[in-house]
Amino acid sequence: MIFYDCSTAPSPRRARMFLAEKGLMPKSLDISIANGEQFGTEFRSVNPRGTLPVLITDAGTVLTENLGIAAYLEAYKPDPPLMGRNADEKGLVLMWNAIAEQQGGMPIAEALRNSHPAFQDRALPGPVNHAQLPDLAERGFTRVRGFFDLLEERLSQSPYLAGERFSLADITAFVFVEFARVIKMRLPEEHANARAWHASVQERPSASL
Ligand SMILES: N[C@@H](CCC(=O)N[C@@H](CS)C(=O)NCC(=O)O)C(=O)O
Repeated sequence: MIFYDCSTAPSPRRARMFLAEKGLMPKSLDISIANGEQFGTEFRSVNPRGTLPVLITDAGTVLTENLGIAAYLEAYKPDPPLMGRNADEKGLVLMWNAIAEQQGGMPIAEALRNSHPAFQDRALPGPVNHAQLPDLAERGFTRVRGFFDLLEERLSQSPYLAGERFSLADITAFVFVEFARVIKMRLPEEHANARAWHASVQERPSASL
């Protein structure tokens, strides 16, 4: 396996945490998005869409999406299970993972990429340039507040997002909560349940990578 990583970006961090939770340490190459290395000839020959993370499997398959990488790793090394042990758990993990991506990751990216000067004309990742839309940034900030509320509500009923066990969904939500600092947003003080969950995930060795 070869893992193409970027130490500063949230999506590769999700895959990095998943690998660490599985106890896997493939050969890893850091691609600097800040320096534009994702558009270099070498990396574009690996992923023409120029996004990270990428995992090259033992069979040589190129996986460029977190969900594909997680599904591969779960099948490759089922223990510890991170995507559910039975039909209901599997459904809940993918459901909460999608909620964390759509209600957390997407608005944070919209707020950051449509407001920060470093992302001028880079409002979306990938090889095509897109202009920033300030209204989308505003909507993003509002939706991130809603994401924090949603986490608090769920985690007041359940120790982890998908239920009793730590899963892929917690990795996704945790990484996006942490990344929200780039738009100066943090879990509010009064969100005691979400903050306790965040603190417990932060203690996992995989969170320090
Ligand atoms: N849906 C992809 C998202 C991949 C993605 O957007 N990665 C960002 C880093 S967080 C990227 O490669 N950005 C490159 C750029 O901005 O040019 C996944 O979950 O793996």
